[in-house]
Amino acid sequence: MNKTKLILINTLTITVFALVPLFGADCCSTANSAMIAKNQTAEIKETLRENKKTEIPQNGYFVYKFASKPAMGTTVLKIKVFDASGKQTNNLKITGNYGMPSMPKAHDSGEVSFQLNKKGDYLLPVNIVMPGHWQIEITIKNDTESLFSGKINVNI
Ligand SMILES: [Cu+2]
Repeated sequence: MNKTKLILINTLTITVFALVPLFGADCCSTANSAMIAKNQTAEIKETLRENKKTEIPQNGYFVYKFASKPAMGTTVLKIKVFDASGKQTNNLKITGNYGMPSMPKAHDSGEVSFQLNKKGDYLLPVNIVMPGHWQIEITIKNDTESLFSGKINVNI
């Protein structure tokens, strides 16, 4: 075996090992390659369900709900965060980023911060400007790092 072949084999081995964590992390989620490419990370984009408790690693859980059934116009997305004991908290930061996956950049909101209301609920107005499939990515962070990332699908 000559030197060139050895280098090639080494390169392939490194590539395969580099890809293992990516596919490993992706195997049980519905995250698609376009989403990963767009964000240039392999983080799991869990698909969320309205009113269902979703765990925030080491921080309790949250639930989301729309203030009204999503339709053309503005719909408010509301998130309540709870600590592990079930007490509502608001010490984390939440951002949303929404648009139509089939029309990249056409209506992208960019990263927008949820705002707290007096009750300590996190609110994000979502502007739906045409019928079709919309997706809202949400990210929950503490002061130093991202704790959770997920997506909400909306069909209008
Ligand atoms: Cu559109």
